[in-house]
Amino acid sequence: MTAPSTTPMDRTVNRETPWPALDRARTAAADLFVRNNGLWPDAASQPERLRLEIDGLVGRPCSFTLDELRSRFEMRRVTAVLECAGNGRGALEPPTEGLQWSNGAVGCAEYGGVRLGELLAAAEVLPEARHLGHHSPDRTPTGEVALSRGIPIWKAMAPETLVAYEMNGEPLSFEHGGPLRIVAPGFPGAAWQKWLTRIEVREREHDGAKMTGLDYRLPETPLGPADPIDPATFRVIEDMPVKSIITHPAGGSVVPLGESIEVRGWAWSGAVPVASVEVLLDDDGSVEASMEATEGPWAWRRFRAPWTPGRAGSHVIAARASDVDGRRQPLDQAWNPRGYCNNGCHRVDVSVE
Ligand SMILES: Nc1nc2c(c(=O)[nH]1)N[C@H]1C(S)=C(S)[C@@H](COP(=O)(O)O)O[C@H]1N2
Ligand SMILES: [Mo]
Repeated sequence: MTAPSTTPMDRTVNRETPWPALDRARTAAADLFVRNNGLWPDAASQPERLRLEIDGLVGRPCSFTLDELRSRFEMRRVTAVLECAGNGRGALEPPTEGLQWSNGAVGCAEYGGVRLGELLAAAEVLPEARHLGHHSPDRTPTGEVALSRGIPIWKAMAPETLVAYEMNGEPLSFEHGGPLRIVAPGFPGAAWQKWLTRIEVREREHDGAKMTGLDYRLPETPLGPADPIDPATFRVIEDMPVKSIITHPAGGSVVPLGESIEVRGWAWSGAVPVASVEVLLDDDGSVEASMEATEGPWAWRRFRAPWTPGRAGSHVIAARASDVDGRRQPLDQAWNPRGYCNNGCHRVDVSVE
C-alpha cells in the first residue's frame, strides 16, 4: 500500500471532484474529491499492520485487525453524500480563510463496513460516554497531528454510522482513508476521519486537532464580516444543510434557442430529507423539478426540469432545494467567519443561440 504516484508525498493534496463525474449517481473513488489536512500517513495504517484500538470510557478496551473486523461483525452498506464543510467557500464575499473550494468538494458513494455502534457495544461503552475522539497517523509538514475529530455518542450509535473498509464494493482506497475510515452520513466530511487507528470514548467533546477554536464551527447566531468574534458562541457543525448542484447543462454550455433541454442535478441534505427543487430559469420563470427516488436516505437525489429557452443570449440558471422541514437554500451566500456550509444557490451561466 503506497500513496498514488501522481500525488507527491511531501505536500498536502486537495482536489475537487471533476465536473463530468459530478453528473453521475455514484462517484468513483478515483473521481471523489480529496481533502488532506496534512501529508499522507506512513506505514502505521497499512492493512496488514493495522489494529483499530478502542479505549477510554469502555468496560473492555479492545483492538481489532482488519480481518477481525471483517469476520466478527456483519458488513453493512450505506450510500451517502460526503461533502467538505468548506465546499462552496470560494464564492463567499468577503473571502474567508480556508481552501477556496468551488462546488466540487462533494460526491456520493456506497460504503461498506461495520457499524460503529456494534464495535462500541463490543467494547462495553460506559453510561457516562458522550463523545468520541478519532485518531489517525497523518501529520502536518511540521509534524503535528493533521486532524483528530470526533462525533457525539448518539451519532456513533446511529445505524448509518460505519467504520468503513469498502467504497463502491472495493477495498477503501488509501486516498480516501483506507484501510479504515469513519462514515458519518449527514455530518460534514471533517467528521469522516480517514486512516482511523484509534477510537477514544470520552465524557466531553473531543479536543483534538481541528476540533476546537473556530474549526468546523458556526456561530450560534449569524455574524457579519465586521462583527466581533467570540469563539464561545460557536458550535461544532453536525447536520449539513440542504443544498443542490446543477450538473447539466455545464457552466459555459451553448444551448439551442426554442428547443427543450433537460436541466438536471443533485439535491442533498443532512438528516432532514430533501423535499423539492425549484429550478430558476432566468427570464423564463421557474419550474418545480421532478424528483427521483434515492439510494436510501443519505444519498443525493436526482432532480430534472425541462427548459425551452425563449430568447437568445446569456442566461443564468439556478437550483434551489428545500427540505421536508421547509428549510430552503438561500438565494445567495451563507457567509460566516470560516466560510462553512455555504448552501447558496448554485448558478450556471449558459449561452442560448
Ligand atoms: N485522518 C484524516 N481524516 C480526514 C481528513 C484528514 O486530513 N485526515 N480530512 C477530513 C476532511 S476535512 C474531509 S472533507 C474528508 C475528505 O475525505 P476524502 O479525502 O475521502 O474526500 O476527510 C476527513 N478526514
Ligand atoms: Mo473538509
